[in-house]
Amino acid sequence: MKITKRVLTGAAAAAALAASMTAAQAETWRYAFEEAITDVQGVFATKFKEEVEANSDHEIQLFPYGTLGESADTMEQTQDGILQFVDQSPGFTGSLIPEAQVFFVPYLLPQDTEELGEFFRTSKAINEMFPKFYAEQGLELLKMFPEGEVCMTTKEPVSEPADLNEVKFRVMTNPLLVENYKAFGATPTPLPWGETYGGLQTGIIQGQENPMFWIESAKMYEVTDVITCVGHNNFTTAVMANKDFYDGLSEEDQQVIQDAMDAAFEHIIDYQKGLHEESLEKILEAKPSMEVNVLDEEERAPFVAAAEEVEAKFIEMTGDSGEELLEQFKTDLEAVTN
Ligand code: 6CS
Repeated sequence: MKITKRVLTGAAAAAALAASMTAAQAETWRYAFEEAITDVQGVFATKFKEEVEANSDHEIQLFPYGTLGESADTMEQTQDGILQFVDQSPGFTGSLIPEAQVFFVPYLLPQDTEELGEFFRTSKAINEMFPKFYAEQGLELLKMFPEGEVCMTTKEPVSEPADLNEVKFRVMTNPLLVENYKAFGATPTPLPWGETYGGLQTGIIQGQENPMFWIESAKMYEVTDVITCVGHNNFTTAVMANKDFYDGLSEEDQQVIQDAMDAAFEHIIDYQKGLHEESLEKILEAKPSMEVNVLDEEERAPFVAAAEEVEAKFIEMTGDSGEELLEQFKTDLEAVTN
């Protein structure tokens, strides 16, 4: 009788221990991003969450823009380990990781979604060189991906750099982006996202740049009257994890995260096909008077020429490591563009 009881007690204890271990291992991981759940970063994050939850016991809690503050706040929270994952664009990471500003040398990236997808998939600069810059800041770089061609929205038409003269132009808080818009002839004004709509509404600023889906979803057309596309950039973003958290995970969990990132990447490249055009249609439906200008090659020439100055500034800001990265970046691009 006594023996039976002891055996049962032992079995119950083992079961309880197993249950508690499972509970301890099945953690909830917090992931913040800079857009709404229905925007590109939100669609990426949702796919990542679905994949992690389907292939592990972990849960992902998503925090869209506005729930935890501005981009600078979510970066701090990730570095402090309060958040496990963050999506932050190099547009805001530029001061922390100067090399990430390479994305703001104009006319480097192609606009074709297929070519871009292949570039981000295969680039040595992105997949082998960037992670160490992020690691120095306590971050594990998990994935970089494009979000769409960047166009300007202004109050008045822009067909040449002179039209940007004295236009206070909102840019993300990134020193090279400031140089980019100086070279384009504007007066760049770095601001966090939260101050952009109000700044345009009150006239403190008169222009800003963003991909078409964001111009539509953030209703930039309500506070500006002209969209101008000069083909100078494609919005890039980056998802990273707190490095201590990531390094402390089992190999199995790290693999679940990597696989989920790969799946979310393929999903977001696919999702973006036609998104620019669909978003533009919605803008014109909401505001038929919106003027949309896509500058031709001749009109783009002075903007293209300005890129040289910005590239020189990038090298001045980042030295040898930046120069080496830029060279690799160009080599990787050549391999995927026609
Ligand atoms: O311009 C910005 O600040 C915002 N643009 C996009 C496309 N995503 C988030 C970012 O905060």
